[in-house]
Amino acid sequence: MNPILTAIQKSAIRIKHAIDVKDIGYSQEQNSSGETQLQLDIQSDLIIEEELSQIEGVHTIASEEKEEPMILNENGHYFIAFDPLDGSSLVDVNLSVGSIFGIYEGAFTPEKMVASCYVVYGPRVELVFAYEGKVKLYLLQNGEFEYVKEIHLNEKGKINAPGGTQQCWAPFHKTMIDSFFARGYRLRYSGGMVPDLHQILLKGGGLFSYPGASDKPEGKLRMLFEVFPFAFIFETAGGKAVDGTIRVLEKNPRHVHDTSPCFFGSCDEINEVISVYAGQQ
Ligand code: P6P
Repeated sequence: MNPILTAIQKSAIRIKHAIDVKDIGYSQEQNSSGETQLQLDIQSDLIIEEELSQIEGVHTIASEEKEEPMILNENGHYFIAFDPLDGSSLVDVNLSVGSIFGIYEGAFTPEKMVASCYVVYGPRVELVFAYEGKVKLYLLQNGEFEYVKEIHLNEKGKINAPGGTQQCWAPFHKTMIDSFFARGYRLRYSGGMVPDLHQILLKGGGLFSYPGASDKPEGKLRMLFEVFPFAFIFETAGGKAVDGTIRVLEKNPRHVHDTSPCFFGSCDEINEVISVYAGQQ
């Protein structure tokens, strides 16, 4: 696993440099989710592909920026899915963005997930790695990622990050308002899931939501590239991750770019979401 962590760290340093110095204009391409790709998206994708290609143990990689998975080494063991630069359009309004990685053994299915990682590019560059029951925080200093501490979620938090649209919240808007908005939660939502979830993890807990909507019942966030990696991290840190009813890590995408409604948070908040959803049935 160390060569994979090292490759992710090398990718992060190169991507941070690209953010700092490169043109962030739009390319003429679209990704598999129909989003116009930023030159930075394409560049970040190529950087990660290059770094992971140098590891013998990697069998296949799948990127949010590519239509299909790519086999690197038939004798490899690890399958790695990544979102090279999530929320990249936030770079041109100077907000934090991130890279997300899900690491699997043998197949891109949640039961084969063995580790996950994200990098957040903000005022500082930080990396969080979940593996073997621990969630560890690293800080980039003088060109090296230094270990800082382990991350644990409290039973109950103070932050509410409600993503999505009016259509998402209409069915249970009032209940969620009474549950979370009225009970003194601090609203923290930047539109970048990596910094939004990083804040909840570092400040002891709370709730991040991106529900399904009447027009998009399966939500917006991609299972392999965004939902599963954060679900693995939140569960390892002592929290939960559901689609409103079941653990998201019990779901299997039919297609590599499938999405799922998702709620990540401390146990108390997620139990509240589950009861609100049950009440809607
Ligand atoms: P909305 C960024 O585009 C992203 O994929 C996530 O990082 C973020 O949580 C979500 O979409 C924001 O979506 O609909 O609130 O703009």
